[in-house]
Amino acid sequence: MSFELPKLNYAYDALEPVIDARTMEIHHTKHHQAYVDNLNNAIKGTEHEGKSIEEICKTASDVPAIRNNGGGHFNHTLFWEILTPGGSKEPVGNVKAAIEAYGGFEKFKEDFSTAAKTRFGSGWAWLCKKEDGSLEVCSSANQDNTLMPGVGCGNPAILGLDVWEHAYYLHYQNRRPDYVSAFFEVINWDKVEENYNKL
Ligand code: MN3
Repeated sequence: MSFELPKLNYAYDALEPVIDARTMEIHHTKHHQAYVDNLNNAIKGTEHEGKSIEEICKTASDVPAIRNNGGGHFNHTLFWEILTPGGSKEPVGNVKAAIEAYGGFEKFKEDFSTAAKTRFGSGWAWLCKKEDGSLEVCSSANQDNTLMPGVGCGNPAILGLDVWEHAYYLHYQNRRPDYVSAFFEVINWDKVEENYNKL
């Protein structure tokens, strides 16, 4: 059984003007597809074949091809799901309460934006759920994620933002801060709530 590129729940142009259609199409059909294909090749015939993507991130991050492509597949799958056209503008349910306990929505936004903007080079910003239900913001390099030992805060992510240039360069060029602030317009907080409640 191989990994497959997940279908998106919206059209490539649905997130405009925050994320343009061309970027979405290339990101999904080229970048994410390549991670899926390379991951399938990397695990073929190994003990990791047949494991879940979470299990692969947790246990196989010492193999570069599996770390990079497994992370790439997990991270992008999460990313597509927490995006939605004209997203609910504010957190809901248990995540809303957890963000209030964190210090409020504005503080979360500021910390998350700082993590995304200051991640040097390629990587991701994350909102993660700790064992006690509280939240933590962190970031990671390349296609690493917090399931991998020693990465970021080490807690599972419920929200993530891709800050690789391939995620924003066509529309924003070098203006990563503009991309980061626009991202808050298309967050699917219902899905973030679902992710929070699953853990
Ligand atoms: Mn990407």
